[in-house]
Amino acid sequence: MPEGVVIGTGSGYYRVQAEGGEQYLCRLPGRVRRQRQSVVIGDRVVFQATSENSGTISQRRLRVSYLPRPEVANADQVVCVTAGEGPVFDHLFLDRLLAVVSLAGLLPLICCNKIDIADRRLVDSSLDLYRQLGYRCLVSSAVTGEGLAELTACMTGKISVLAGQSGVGKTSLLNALAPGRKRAIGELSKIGRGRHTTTASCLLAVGSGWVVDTPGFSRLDLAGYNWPDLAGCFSEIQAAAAGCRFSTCSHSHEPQCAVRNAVGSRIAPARLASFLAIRVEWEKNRQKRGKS
Ligand SMILES: Nc1nc2c(ncn2[C@@H]2O[C@H](COP(=O)(O)OP(=O)(O)OP(=O)(O)O)[C@@H](O)[C@H]2O)c(=O)[nH]1
Ligand SMILES: [Mg+2]
Ligand SMILES: [Zn+2]
Repeated sequence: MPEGVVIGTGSGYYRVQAEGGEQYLCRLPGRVRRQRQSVVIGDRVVFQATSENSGTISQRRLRVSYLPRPEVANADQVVCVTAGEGPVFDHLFLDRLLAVVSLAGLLPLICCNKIDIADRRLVDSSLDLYRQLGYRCLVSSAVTGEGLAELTACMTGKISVLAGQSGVGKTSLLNALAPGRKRAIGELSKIGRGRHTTTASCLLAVGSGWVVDTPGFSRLDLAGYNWPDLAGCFSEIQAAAAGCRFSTCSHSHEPQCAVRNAVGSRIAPARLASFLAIRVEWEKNRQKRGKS
């Protein structure tokens, strides 16, 4: 029986692209669903063709990775898209995204878009911080095409998810990378925020890779994560914390805090600010869950 990749889903149907490139609109029989085999985009499935362009899924292959929100199977990497301008580079959003991506076991790649209208020096200093932490960083412009060849090269042979705040230009990048497959892009609202133009996920071919455009989410849910796991995503803070006077130091107010002492040298102020903000939010979530 033929095999393929699920490239789109909607109202009980699954669009499957077979290895030869042909597409089939497939149904998922109750028998397969009952085996708790939910099928999402990125899944590899075995199917039986019932006509030239329709079929029935008989089995889902084991997944290499699973991203719960947006739901994507077998993704290799998440391109964390930020903007250098309109909206301005948002460290807290990026740090939350990096944490969620690495806890899902996926490789993050940072791409700062809208370089054509941004202050390059500011973008460079924002990105240097992440380069020093070991992240791969690129700059791009969906308008001038700068950086797109490098971005395409990074996506070769992989399933990549484009994620990031609304309005940073994810869909514009995808349209520039895969011309001829125009998806709707949004006008920025007057306050410089995006409008969540993209509302559904699908898998699109870019070069010899696949890319998932996701609706820009303004909030990434941190409920369901353990604090030590989230804290572990701030490796430079964890490394410095060994030197704090108190082993329970929260790095917010205690005396002889090695983390606060390292701010400005080994730790960037923006990263400690993100760490503290994420902890406050995680605590709030926990208290809410405790009450319910
Ligand atoms: N100057 C400039 N504008 C850009 C660039 N990329 C996108 N834009 C503009 O930014 C606005 C938002 O772009 P979208 O591609 O819809 O953003 P998005 O990230 O897909 O937003 P959501 O779908 O809401 O998550 C549009 O007005 C684009 O024309 C860029 O590289 N340079
Ligand atoms: Mg979009
Ligand atoms: Zn401390």
